[in-house]
Amino acid sequence: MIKLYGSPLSSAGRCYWMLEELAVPYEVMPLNLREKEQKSEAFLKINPNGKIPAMIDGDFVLWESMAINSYLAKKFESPLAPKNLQEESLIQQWSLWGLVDFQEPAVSWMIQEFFVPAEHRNQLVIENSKKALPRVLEVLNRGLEGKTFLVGDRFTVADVNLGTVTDILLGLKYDLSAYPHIQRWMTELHSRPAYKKVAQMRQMPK
Ligand SMILES: N[C@@H](CCC(=O)N[C@@H](CS)C(=O)NCC(=O)O)C(=O)O
Repeated sequence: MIKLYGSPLSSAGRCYWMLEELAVPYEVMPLNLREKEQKSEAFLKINPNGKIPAMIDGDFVLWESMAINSYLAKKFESPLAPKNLQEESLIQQWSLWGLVDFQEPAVSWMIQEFFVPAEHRNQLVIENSKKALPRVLEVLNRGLEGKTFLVGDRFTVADVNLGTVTDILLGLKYDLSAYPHIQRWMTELHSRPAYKKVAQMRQMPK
């Protein structure tokens, strides 16, 4: 059975979403971040990067949430997986861009807003994110113009990976009204039963 380290409230959330889309059994492995167990010798043997998520499938170990999602979709021969080299490359394109260009400013702002006490908050970080996000959102909005989903005219790994980045902005109450294609796409993603199930999990006390 697939073993997953990390809470649905973390970057592991997108792997929960993928696992629920695939409807395969999985086991959530206990790991206490408050106790810094992600930096323990035992966990560093699983993920030398000392972060969640990490996934174990038999004797195969994988970390980085978007890589885990690609693996899972292919392993379980899901329609979410790429059907050919072009689709695979487009999923990678969106996922790599999402992680580097989009998630970075979104997460930097979120960390300041929710994890740094007000008196220590770095307003410059928040301002830099606010400056960077409109260009990034314009890219995603254009990418979705005339399309229901990002790649291959169907729901794929790219939508899970990018949808979870866009959700960070919802937490920040970011005004997305200037990006109608993103808004329509998000409504589509949020209507999925697997998404709703993970949203429920995220509300549960840890
Ligand atoms: N790019 C990584 C990000 C992993 C990451 O930053 N995980 C955070 C939780 S969202 C973490 O493990 N933080 C604890 C730490 O850095 O010690 C991925 O998508 O898997």
